[in-house]
Amino acid sequence: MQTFSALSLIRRAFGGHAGWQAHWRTPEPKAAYDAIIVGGGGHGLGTAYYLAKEHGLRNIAVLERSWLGGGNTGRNTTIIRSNYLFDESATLYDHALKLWEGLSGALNYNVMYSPRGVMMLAHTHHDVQVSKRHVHANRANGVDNEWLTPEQAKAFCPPLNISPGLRYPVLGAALQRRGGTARHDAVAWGYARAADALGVDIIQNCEVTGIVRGRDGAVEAVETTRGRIRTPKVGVVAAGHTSVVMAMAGMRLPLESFPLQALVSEPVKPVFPCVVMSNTVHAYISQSDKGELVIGAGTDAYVSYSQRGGLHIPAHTLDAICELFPMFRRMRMLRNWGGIVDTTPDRSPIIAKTPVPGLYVNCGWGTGGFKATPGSAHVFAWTMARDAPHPINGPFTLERFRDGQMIDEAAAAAVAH
Ligand code: FAD
Ligand code: PYC
Repeated sequence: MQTFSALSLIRRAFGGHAGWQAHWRTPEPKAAYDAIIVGGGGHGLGTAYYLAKEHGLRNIAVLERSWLGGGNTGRNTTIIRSNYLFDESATLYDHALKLWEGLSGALNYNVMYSPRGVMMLAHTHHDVQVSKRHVHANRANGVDNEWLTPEQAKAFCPPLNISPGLRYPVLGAALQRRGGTARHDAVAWGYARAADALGVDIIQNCEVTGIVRGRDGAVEAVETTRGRIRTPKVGVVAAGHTSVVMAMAGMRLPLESFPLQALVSEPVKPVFPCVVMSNTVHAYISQSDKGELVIGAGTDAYVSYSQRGGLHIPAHTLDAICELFPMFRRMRMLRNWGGIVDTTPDRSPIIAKTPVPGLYVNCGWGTGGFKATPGSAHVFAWTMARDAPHPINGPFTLERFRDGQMIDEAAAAAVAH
């Protein structure tokens, strides 16, 4: 049973932002639930919300080993877009983008979705060809994307240096105007509050340490740092650590875990109007509502579970940023950090049932799952509730790696890994 202070009840009633998480108390786990989600990031909390809201499952719990949103959800650079190449991905990511458009209203919580436009730069002849291919494929799928000349790119983003003398000159850009950013931790809190209001138990500091299977092989319970909890359904949404959790059920997945790093500058007044990404120079940048420049790079070149920032990546990335945006040369870095992402061979996610009855997995988002949060959670909840994939996540199976039905989004992932 949770307790709420008068202030938190007022905030709940009026949909207030500040302080909800400070007044909310983690409940004691029950002995049994109808379904358990492992991982209290945006995808896991969103899954619980849609299970309760759209499928009527209320006796469910989200188990988070640490604090809500403390994984990649609270560490990412918040870029949202749906300009992926293949039909399957465009459908999935645009499903998410449409949900982003109404998410603050649906959750009665301001997730600060800001469709300020995502511009992806092309610096080589090959980049131009790949980018134009994406523009055409997206438009054929009803997803907005347009090709800009260097002058048009500069008009859209005035700080951009389009001098032909650059080491990697800007030859053009693909612009998705509906793309943008949102406030990442608000997404976790918004889903958590809405799920909590529907009766979902959200349990922090509760690490899953084992998955118990019965004689028929089906899931029966999870072992946790707060004891054994019985359940016939487990959804694993533990980005970066999926392999570790799935091994508890005896399953190996085609995943590798890499650190991905980011940094923010000291805060300044609004100077940067959109999101700019460049895969070729391994850099991307936007400005948060607090005024910090939010900057990231490609993944580290080695597999690791280390959730720490390292200075080699910022140095390389900042060279590229300063060349593209010379006005930032004298800015100072405020802080840097790392998160662990898990990546499949084709850079597309797995959102699926598994061969273990009652065990479901949502993983493999690599560097790009934040943008997918509402869509991923929505279709994963459907999959868990009906024990069958939603038509949108039907192609994102585990079996595609055996059958060769890859959905190769290495270029659209846009972040080198
Ligand atoms: P998480 O938020 O990581 O949640 C998983 C949770 O599982 C964690 O809280 C973890 O503590 C918990 N967990 C793990 N093991 C256990 C266990 N045994 N028991 C209980 N709990 C467990 N994506 C974009 O679309 N746009 C971006 O701009 C972008 N930028 C990024 C920048 C960085 C630096 C990083 C690291 C990632 C970025 N991403 C981006 C990727 C994105 O952040 C992730 O794909 C997405 O947030 C994954 O969400 P999630 O809810 O699945 O994972
Ligand atoms: O997927 O757009 C993305 C992204 C940007 C930074 C990290 N991932």
